[in-house]
This record gives sequence, structure tokens and C-alpha cells, in this order.
Amino acid sequence: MTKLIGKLHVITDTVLQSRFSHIEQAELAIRGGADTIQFRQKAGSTREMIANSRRIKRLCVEAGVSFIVNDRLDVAIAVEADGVHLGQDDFPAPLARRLFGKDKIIGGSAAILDEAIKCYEEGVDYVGFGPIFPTSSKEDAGPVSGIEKLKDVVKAIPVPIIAIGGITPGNTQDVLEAGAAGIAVISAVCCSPNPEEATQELYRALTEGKT
Ligand code: TZP
Ligand code: MG
Repeated sequence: MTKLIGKLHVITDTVLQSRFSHIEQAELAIRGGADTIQFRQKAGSTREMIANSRRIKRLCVEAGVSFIVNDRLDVAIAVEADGVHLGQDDFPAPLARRLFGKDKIIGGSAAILDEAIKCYEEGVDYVGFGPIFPTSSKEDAGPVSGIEKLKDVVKAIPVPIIAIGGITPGNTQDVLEAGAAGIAVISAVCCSPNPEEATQELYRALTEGKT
């Protein structure tokens, strides 16, 4: 089975904005050209997370888009998501692999090279590396890595590196030139007045070069 990791990961969020639900964001992002949706809900009940995940998964299946659950391996397993994205303090990737299966996508977060190497050694399918640029979307995001450190990670790790943190259409080409396999965004889509158009702009930046 091919693991479709995707190049344009749109991450849902209802903390930075309250105009769009997780499901509405997924719907708009898919329409705009996202090829991976990551459901990221940090608060609320597990039941609500499962219900949201089920609905987003259905949208993703219909559109042929990958569906990844942030943090919550249990939710990912419950809805048979395509993957799970795990931070440094989340469920250990090797154990997630055992429980979720070899055909599932396991992504890991890394903010520095050592963390990226650890992710790779633990068997992740891709590394989300960042914040590359300043962001206010994640409180504990730590210092920005910048493009040069992204290049170091790309050189050191033989799995796709997805750049995250402050990614916009205007800097997408720079991270691609640094060797990133794709981008993951929160605010560029969810905080836009028009999340569908915002996703289209990112898609264009990924496929057509600098905007
Ligand atoms: N991990 C590193 S930076 C970040 C996460 C989840 C936040 C990315 O959000 P934005 O709004 O795309 O900068
Ligand atoms: Mg996490």
C-alpha cells in the first residue's frame, strides 16, 4: 500500500479562530487543493474528537486526500485514519507503529536536527520540521530554525521533511528550494477570510513557484 504523505498539509484549528469548525476547514481546504488534512484538536472530549475525525475522514476518502490525526493515536485507530502525527512528548513512534500498523503514516515533529534524527531512527514516515519562520500558532514552538537548519535536516534525514511554522505562499518556494517535500500550515488557511482561496494560493506557490 502506498502511503500518500502529500505536499500541502492543512491543519485544522478552532483556537485561533471560531468562524469555521474542523469539518468546515477540512472541506474548504480540500476544495482549495490540500492533499493532506491533519485534524488537530487539543481540548474537548475524546468522543467529540472521534465524531469530528469520522466526518473529516469521510470527506478525505471521497476526495482521495490523506487524513492524519494529531497527537491522538487512539482516535486515529478508532476512525481508521491514514496516519497519526506525533510530537516529541506524544506516543512513542515505535509503539504507535506496532499498534497502528506498517501501512499507516506516522509523522513526527522536530524542532532541531537531533529531534529529526530521533524521529527517523524511531521509524517515522515523514518529519514535520519547524518552526521555520516566526509563528504565534503554537505557544511552545520554540525558536525559529530558519532555512539553513531546514537544509541540514533535509541532508541528514532520508524521509520527506514537511516544513511548518509561519509558512505562507510568499515563502513556500524558499522551503522547497531548501529541499522540503512539502508544507504544513495552520494560520495561513484557518485565519484567512477565505480558507479555500488561501489553500489555492499555497497550492499555486507549491506548483508554480514564487507568488
Ligand atoms: N509546530 C511547529 S510550528 C507549528 C506547529 C504545530 C504551528 C504552525 O502554525 P502556522 O500558523 O502555520 O505558523
Ligand atoms: Mg503533539
